[in-house]
Amino acid sequence: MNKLRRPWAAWALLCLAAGWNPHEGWAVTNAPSLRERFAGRFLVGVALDGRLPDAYSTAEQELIARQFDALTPANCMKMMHVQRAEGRFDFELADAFMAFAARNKQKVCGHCLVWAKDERTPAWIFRDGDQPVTREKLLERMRAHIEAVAGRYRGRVISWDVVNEPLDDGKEYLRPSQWVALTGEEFMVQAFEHAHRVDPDAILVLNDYNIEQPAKRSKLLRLLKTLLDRKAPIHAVGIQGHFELDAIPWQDLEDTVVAIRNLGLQVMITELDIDVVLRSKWWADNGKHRAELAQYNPFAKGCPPEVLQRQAEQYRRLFELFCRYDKTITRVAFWDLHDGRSWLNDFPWRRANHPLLFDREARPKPAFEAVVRPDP
Ligand code: 9MR
Repeated sequence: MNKLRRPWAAWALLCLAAGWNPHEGWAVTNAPSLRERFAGRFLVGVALDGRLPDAYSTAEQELIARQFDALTPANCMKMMHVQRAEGRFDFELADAFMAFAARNKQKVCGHCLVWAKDERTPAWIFRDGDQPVTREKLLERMRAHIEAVAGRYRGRVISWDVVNEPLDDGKEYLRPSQWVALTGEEFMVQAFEHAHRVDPDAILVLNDYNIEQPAKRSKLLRLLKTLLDRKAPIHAVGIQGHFELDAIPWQDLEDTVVAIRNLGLQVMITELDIDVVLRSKWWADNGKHRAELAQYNPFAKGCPPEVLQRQAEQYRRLFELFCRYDKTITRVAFWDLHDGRSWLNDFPWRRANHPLLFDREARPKPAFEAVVRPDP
């Protein structure tokens, strides 16, 4: 037998022995695992939402335990959830999340300490009685928040998304917000300093989307240079990785990974998915197509096999790129467990989406097969 073919033959035999069925694919419990597939290269993660463990069925919990190294709380550690009113902390869901990960011996990636977006920040932080908050008070409240949250989970999370989504999508450099209006870049410098002081072993991440695109990438590099010049303890950049089918910017993504590496920082792919019901049109043409898109739900009854195949090929190519940069990329995490749980079923309009490696029954899709298959 040709030498090159041998691993494939062995793989095929292993698949059959392990219970792969050509009509139904893998049963959840005996599928190969992503965490084993990429062991020694990068951690494979997933974001989970709701109260753990109750929010997930037994089968889903088995899938989580088997496939992933690291868990990200999709919502329960956000400021909006843990500190809805000043000084009134609610850690119930976040503690349950930590306990679930500990039982599974999985790592936790904290998300997020400061979301640089006004709508995603509790309004109280910007007010002082009937006055707008001062710069000093805002920074003081931010410090207290970081000390409380990062302090509570010190030594138990491997990383923190310290600043989330600070870059503007339009003409500005930084996203306009009260954080920026009152402090400029200062809140970010201080947020990293506080997080590092409170949890010195945590990898500190700046997390944003579309930063592989050249316009936003140059803003990212400007911000990173500023933070590094000011000795902010930043260790990694989170490229969220919310991609759209047939529109993955391959070269730009690679260039961005290299640019971040050249600054001496790690890369984490923090929120990976591939949308198959393209959403970029939603913002195009100044909203001209908004109403008609709101009705657009082409895959409500299921995703056509040819679309799933294209998605599989694009996922395969992404992981091939991630492996080529495995000295720089330390984690690749999916945003949500399976298609039925994806945020893309609701954003930016309600529709049935199919963006992940597992389908609505938590069964592996062609994309899973393509990603988990060993190198030829
Ligand atoms: O998936 C999250 C969704 O359940 C929340 O309603 C939303 C607002 O808090 O945030 C979603 O997660 C976002 C993440 O925190 C930051 N990057 C984009 C993610 C998807 O919107």
